[in-house]
Amino acid sequence: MRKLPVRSLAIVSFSLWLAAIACADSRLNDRGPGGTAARVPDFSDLIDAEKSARLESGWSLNCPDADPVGELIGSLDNEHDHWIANYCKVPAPPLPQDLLVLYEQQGAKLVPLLTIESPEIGRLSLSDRLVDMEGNGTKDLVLTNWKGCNGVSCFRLQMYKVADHEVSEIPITLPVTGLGSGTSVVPVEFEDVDLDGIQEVIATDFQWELHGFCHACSPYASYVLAWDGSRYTNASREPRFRDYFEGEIGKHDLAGTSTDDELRMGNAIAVVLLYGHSGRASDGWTLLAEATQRLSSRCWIDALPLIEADLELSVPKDGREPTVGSRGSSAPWLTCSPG
Ligand SMILES: [Ca+2]
Repeated sequence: MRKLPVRSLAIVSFSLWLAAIACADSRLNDRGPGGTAARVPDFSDLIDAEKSARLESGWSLNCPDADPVGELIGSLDNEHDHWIANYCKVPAPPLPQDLLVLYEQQGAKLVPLLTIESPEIGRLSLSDRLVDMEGNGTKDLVLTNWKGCNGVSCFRLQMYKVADHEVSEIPITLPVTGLGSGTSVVPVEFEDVDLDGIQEVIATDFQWELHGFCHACSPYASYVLAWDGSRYTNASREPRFRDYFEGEIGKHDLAGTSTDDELRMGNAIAVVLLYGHSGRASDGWTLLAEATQRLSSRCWIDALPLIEADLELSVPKDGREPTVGSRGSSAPWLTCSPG
């Protein structure tokens, strides 16, 4: 994040202070039917009352082993105050039960607009997650939902917006991977990749997770999903994201320094996927041919035709984008992995 100079911070602080006074003043000046001043309760008082009521039924904001941020306060429509509470209780240790509630202050009331309970959600992470995803000037609730397991698919980014007292999930259309059942892409994080002020969603293609590889050696590859005005959709082939993919490709060692064929093969697959996702299938296949010449294990060499057949489902050699998913081979080369 760009740092503001001290002078700007002072101006911002002063402006916020003035806004707070104006806000408090307007609330005190609200008048009831009889013309007397009807003081709208402070948002913080409403929150405290709600916390106490929930606590009586066992729901606490201090969840064990959870993200330390159990609540967020802000406005998601630039009109009303919103409070997001991540409650939990521990009915059956060790796994606590989660409850997420998004409240809106409407006059003297705190109205729940969204309630999500376990098992629809796992452990949540709310840290620093009121973000203007659509670039329309209002913030959205972005949370990471961890399903309590260990793998890429266990973490999922979920995004909600508020308009006219209603919450809706910000829509995402996930790309088809080719290999995989069609559900093997998960949105995992957000980043303004091309620095135009609108966030992109980074999604991970995890179709090769345990597909012939040990868990830690499984190859993964990203997609960049961009906001098109109504939804997040695959934009990985757009030239503005080319540098991002170059950076991702650069993370994989194809120079041949590895002596481990499993690692070499995993890196090569990830790179082919990244080239394929960014619309450069032929470059990916060229690199695969070079990288696999360095394989020394008979098992991996024999498995190569199967690997290539599975990889071609995701990265067709003619550059097409896959439109349907397939389970691919049954991966008898799993035995190549010592793990
Ligand atoms: Ca952007």
